[in-house]
Amino acid sequence: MAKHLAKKAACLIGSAAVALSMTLGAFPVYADSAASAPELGPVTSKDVVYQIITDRFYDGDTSNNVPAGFDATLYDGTGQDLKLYQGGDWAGIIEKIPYLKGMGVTAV
Ligand SMILES: [Ca+2]
Repeated sequence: MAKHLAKKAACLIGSAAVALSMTLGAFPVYADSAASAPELGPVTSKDVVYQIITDRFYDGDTSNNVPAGFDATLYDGTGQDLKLYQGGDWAGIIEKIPYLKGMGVTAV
């Protein structure tokens, strides 16, 4: 049981670190083509920033939901048990960039 909790705590700390790094250093939302790509640079007061909790946003790659050695009971993926991982990942964020841009988001 203690090993189970330690593993879950380590995963939660990792997720929090990613969320914090994204909050402190938002990434610009890239355009679809180089011709229409905005100048990349630091986020300014004119940007519309969208904060994402990666695990909860969108599952773009189901192959990474239960990695080797990972306790499969910590994964839910249905959105029904929010104490468990839901499978959202960077692939899901990248896939949804057009959706974010459509909302006027300029930085993630
Ligand atoms: Ca995933």
